[in-house]
Amino acid sequence: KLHEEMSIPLYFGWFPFYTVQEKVKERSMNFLKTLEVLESFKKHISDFSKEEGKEVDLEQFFKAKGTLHCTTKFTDYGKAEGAKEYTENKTVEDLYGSVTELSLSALFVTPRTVGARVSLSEDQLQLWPEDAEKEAEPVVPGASTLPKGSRAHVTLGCADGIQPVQTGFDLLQILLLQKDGKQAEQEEIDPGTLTYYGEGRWYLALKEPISAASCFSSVYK
Ligand code: 2AM
Repeated sequence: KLHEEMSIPLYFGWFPFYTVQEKVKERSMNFLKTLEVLESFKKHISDFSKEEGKEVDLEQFFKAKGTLHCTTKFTDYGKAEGAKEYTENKTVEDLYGSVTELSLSALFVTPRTVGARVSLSEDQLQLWPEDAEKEAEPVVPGASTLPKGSRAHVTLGCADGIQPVQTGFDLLQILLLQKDGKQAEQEEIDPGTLTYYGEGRWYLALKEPISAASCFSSVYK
């Protein structure tokens, strides 16, 4: 019995290979460097800094949160809802340790988090929990109306005092604004189309998605 309880990890997810991690971190840094010098970003700098005329160093503003990964299911050692079912799911067992190519299709920034959106393939969606979007509903009303897999992301950094779980909420909120066709400022920059959704929310749809070879595994900490 004890063994059974111990065998449920903290979370399951896809873990990019080391060299891929380095590539993604570099793309993330370049995104922040590009963003902070843009006139359009400077115009909305008050979203990030309340001090009049103050510049913001985004690379300092966001702190990295350990190994990069795309969480599929936060199981919390069995305490999270559906943890046991997910751990014992046949597809999860079968695909455990398998390698897949994740597609990072966008980078986004909010005053809380910086992250990469992951566009899941049909195969990858098999590992995506049925209720991942619905579980975000108390924080992001309407999240459950978005397609399955909408919450998939890699947390690249968090502002002081922010937990990484926030990155998925920020992404869902941006996707809801997109879906509602909210009027937004848009411009073309080298890596793709940059959109400002208000309240410090910036979304860069990449012309060329970043391909990230990753292993499906879990973390016990
Ligand atoms: P993340 O997936 O946005 O990075 C360990 O805490 C990992 O599980 C983190 O990577 C974190 O966020 C994710 N996580 C923490 N709490 C969660 C929750 N309630 N739901 C989904 N993912 C969660």
